[in-house]
Amino acid sequence: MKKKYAIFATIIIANLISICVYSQSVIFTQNFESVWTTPNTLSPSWSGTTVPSNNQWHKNSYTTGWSSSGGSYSPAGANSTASSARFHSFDAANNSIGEIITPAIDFSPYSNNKRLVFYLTNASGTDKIDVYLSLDGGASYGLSVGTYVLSGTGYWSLYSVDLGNINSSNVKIKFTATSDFGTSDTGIDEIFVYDAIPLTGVKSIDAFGDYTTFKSAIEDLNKHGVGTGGITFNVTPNQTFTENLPILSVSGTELNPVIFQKSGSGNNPVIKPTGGSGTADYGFALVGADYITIDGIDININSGNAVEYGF
Ligand SMILES: [Ca+2]
Ligand SMILES: [Ca+2]
Repeated sequence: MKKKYAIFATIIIANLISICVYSQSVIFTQNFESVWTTPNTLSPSWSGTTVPSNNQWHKNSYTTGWSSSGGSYSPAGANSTASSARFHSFDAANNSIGEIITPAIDFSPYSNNKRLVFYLTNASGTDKIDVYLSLDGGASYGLSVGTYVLSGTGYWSLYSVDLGNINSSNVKIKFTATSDFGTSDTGIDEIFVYDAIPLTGVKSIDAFGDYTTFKSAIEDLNKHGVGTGGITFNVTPNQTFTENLPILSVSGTELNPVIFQKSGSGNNPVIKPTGGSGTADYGFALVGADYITIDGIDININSGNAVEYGF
């Protein structure tokens, strides 16, 4: 009998896990981990600025062709990976730009809103990254769909951009860096384009819930976006979540809000970040995210003094 119970329990757990996986298709991805130097040597090939040479994006470890190998750049890749695409603002003239452009991507087989998710780093200064979209293979680009000025040592931040429900078979995405001629280079990594089924309804954040951590809930929200009627995350009271959270960079709307709330009676759930070497570590951070409600959830540093901001 014991064995039977064990199998039964396994099936229940498997079912719970399958409920937690909101299916979505990856349309395009690039993690910059392969052997490459300049964008045209990626596979499939990327393109972008080639002159002046200081304005050409490179693999982070390939500094040949730039005036110097100066400029701080660490960690070398997002999510503890070894490599990324780097823009050399240490030597690129102030306010000059450098473009790096994806190969053509076919959006036509996918029916949902498309969502670009990527990581960005910039240890200091005011380097800027803009994201542009072309529906005609790079012949023309629209207005910037996202502008990012990040500054903080020691980390990569995840960003999520709704590209809309476009169905072109010849899409290119262009990242344009604007140099601050400062002491640190800027870079991008872990690029994903999803056919994103937005999150809706009510999900739980709980040791046995839809999401067992705030981190996994926010990562999923950043990948999927918010759908009709919004999304509510109910958090069970009396729980402690010892974790550093990614930035929430998905926006709700008035009709489709994002809500994180304590559900039921008891002590407020507590998020306990430890922080790191960054100068802007936080408990819960929003970038470009409106119509977000956080109700009955506390932040309390886990240990040390490396967390500079609560909410
Ligand atoms: Ca990488
Ligand atoms: Ca910089």
